[in-house]
Amino acid sequence: MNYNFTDFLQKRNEKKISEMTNQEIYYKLLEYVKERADEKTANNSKKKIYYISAEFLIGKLLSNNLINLGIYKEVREELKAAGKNLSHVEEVETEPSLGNGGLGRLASCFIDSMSTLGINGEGVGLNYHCGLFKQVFKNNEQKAEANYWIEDQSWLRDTNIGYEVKFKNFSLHSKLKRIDILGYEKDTKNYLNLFDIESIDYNLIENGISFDEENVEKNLTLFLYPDDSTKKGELLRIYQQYFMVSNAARLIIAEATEKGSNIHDLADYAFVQINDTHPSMVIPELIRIMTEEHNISFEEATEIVTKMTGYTNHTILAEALEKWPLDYLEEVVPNIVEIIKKLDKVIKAKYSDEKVQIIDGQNRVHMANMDIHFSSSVNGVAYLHTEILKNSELKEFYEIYPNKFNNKTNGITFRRWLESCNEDLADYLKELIGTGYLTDAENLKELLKYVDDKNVYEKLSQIKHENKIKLKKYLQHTQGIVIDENSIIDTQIKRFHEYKRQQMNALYVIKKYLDIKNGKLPERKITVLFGGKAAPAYIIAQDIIHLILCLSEIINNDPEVNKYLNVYLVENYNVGLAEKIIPATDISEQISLASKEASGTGNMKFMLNGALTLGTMDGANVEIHELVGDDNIYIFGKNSDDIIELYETSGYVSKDYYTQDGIKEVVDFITSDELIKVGNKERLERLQNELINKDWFMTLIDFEDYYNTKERMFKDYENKDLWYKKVINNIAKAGFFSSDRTIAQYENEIWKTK
Ligand code: GL2
Repeated sequence: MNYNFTDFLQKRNEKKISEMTNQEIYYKLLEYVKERADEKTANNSKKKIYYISAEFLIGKLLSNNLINLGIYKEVREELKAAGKNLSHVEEVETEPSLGNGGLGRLASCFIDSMSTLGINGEGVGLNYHCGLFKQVFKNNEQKAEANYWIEDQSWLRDTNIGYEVKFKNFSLHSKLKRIDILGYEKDTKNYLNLFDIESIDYNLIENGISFDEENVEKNLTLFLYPDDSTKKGELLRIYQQYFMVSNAARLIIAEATEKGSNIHDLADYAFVQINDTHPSMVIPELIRIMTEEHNISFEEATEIVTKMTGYTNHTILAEALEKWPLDYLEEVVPNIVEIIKKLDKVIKAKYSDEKVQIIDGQNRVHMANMDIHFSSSVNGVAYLHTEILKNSELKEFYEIYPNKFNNKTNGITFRRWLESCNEDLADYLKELIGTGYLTDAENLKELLKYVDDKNVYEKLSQIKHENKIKLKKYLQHTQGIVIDENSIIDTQIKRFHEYKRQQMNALYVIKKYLDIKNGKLPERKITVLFGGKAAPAYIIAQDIIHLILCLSEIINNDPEVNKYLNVYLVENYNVGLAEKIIPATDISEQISLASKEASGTGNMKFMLNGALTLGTMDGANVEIHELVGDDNIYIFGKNSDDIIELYETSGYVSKDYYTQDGIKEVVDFITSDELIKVGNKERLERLQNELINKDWFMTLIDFEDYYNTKERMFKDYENKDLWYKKVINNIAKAGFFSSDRTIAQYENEIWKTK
């Protein structure tokens, strides 16, 4: 039934739009969208996909839901006619922070694409009440505060589904909350299933994000990923993970049984995609339930579970692969330990190689190893990443199971990352090439017709300029930051981690500052934007944030310099900020140390929104490079083979680079009087010392090449025809990175629900 928002309000005798506050409008729109979603039927097929993930970084949902319902413009016009502005209404929505970064955002893009492609596939995760912390800056340092996002009225729907989850010392009753996941202009929908405990106790939060970590019964879903640098933190994570997968297993079995499964044939009814190792315990948990409650032998249960699971690896950083001490698992979930030991025995009987064992000599459980042995598919998230897994990181496994390994290069949903965040560009593309790209992103290639069209260059540059003005207004209003819309905007937004090398960008800023002080002036003002959070227990990452905040204080306040250079680190970077920053950006910084970034997905969002990539041959940058060609991307630095070899031979000595001309003065500046005056000496000295004497992620090895390549970019930017020709090439080739393509590959090559 097609009734608009005004009809909806009239039917319920509500106030007129013009008489409502933005807040009232938001809550009414929420009800309206939910009612429209009720008209949709659930996707249906015998086999269903369960995408289990500890993170779903969903972002705000109002505008995306309106777009997917096909009523965004209609609603905006209704509001406009009543003197209201939809973008102001959107500001009312709180943003959930149920994820850290790329991995959680990917999961959200995937559930959008599953729904859009009409696949019967749902997300399963946890309903963290405070999610990830909210970042605030004080004294040029990051502080963490609790981010309460759940309001009385929200996108969450209550259900009467819940299960008993047994831990060693107590049981918890769960309750399932659901969020509708609407496909783009589809009559069907899916759900995001978020499990929660029955009552959470907010009083356990002490200040910021510290809380009583022992009172698990009352705080299990309070925060996402509590600090796991301590034993208590690690235990709490094990509680969370088991709670998530035990509920998922119950849900899977209940839904399959309802459709007629006798459990022996469960693999015909369900497939579980294990998103990184956080949900790995679903394997032993399913085996446990089958053997204990359904009278299925251990051998048969293992075979069924292997058939119905697939594991996605999202990282090559060894320290990020989870290895739980067996005695921690014993303390929380002894029943699972029995199954894990049995699985380990099966492997030990077959293979002597220490590297493929599930339980190692120090009694730690290698979650990824269990996944690889006992699932039917193992995939990396970009071409290079999968190659590195096969040829080095997981080589021993690849030799045993060559057919299990496959690549699924990540993607992003164009509904959020183009239609919703960059409406002007999206509308212009429609004018040029029609609407086909919305359902088949490869149609963006039609843009290549305009690759030499100066009118198109002009229009694209106008749209970029408008987006800069919009970002300026937004940052001014929300953070008191005033950017210059006539400057070139150079952006690095992502989690803070040494391998992502924000510190290299900060060194660039220092060099530019010193250049300017020495009279070497840039042709155009440069705005360097950073955004991102650092894990509270990750000291060096906090130090890098500190350095950038100190640099922005001195640079933005120096009248000699601030005409040419501005540096900002936006506070509390999140999905909403990304949606505003990306369309306004000219230069996309993707500068991780080659071989370390599994894929990256920000790189894809920037490309689609007409920014050019400054990047290393890492993650999906390699595929962007392949697609657009040398002329349309700025690649620098050592390649992954070189880096892997340097690690193997311990061949990198940072001091050798530090002493080189042009690098020493830049690194020395970190502890200069100017910086110490506005900063914390201990932090700055620690960071400098790290760079000179350790530099595990080889910042200095690529610095010179990075600096020179960036200079070349600034020069090219001044030639508008040259620059926008590259921009068109990038947008035209971005179709490959639609998450619809990625999900179609998961479906056709792994899941096979249809
Ligand atoms: C990550 C990778 O670091 C990142 O390169 C990748 O794009 C995403 C999604 O596959 O996964 N792995 C990870 O643990 N996080 C990521 O963002 N947090």
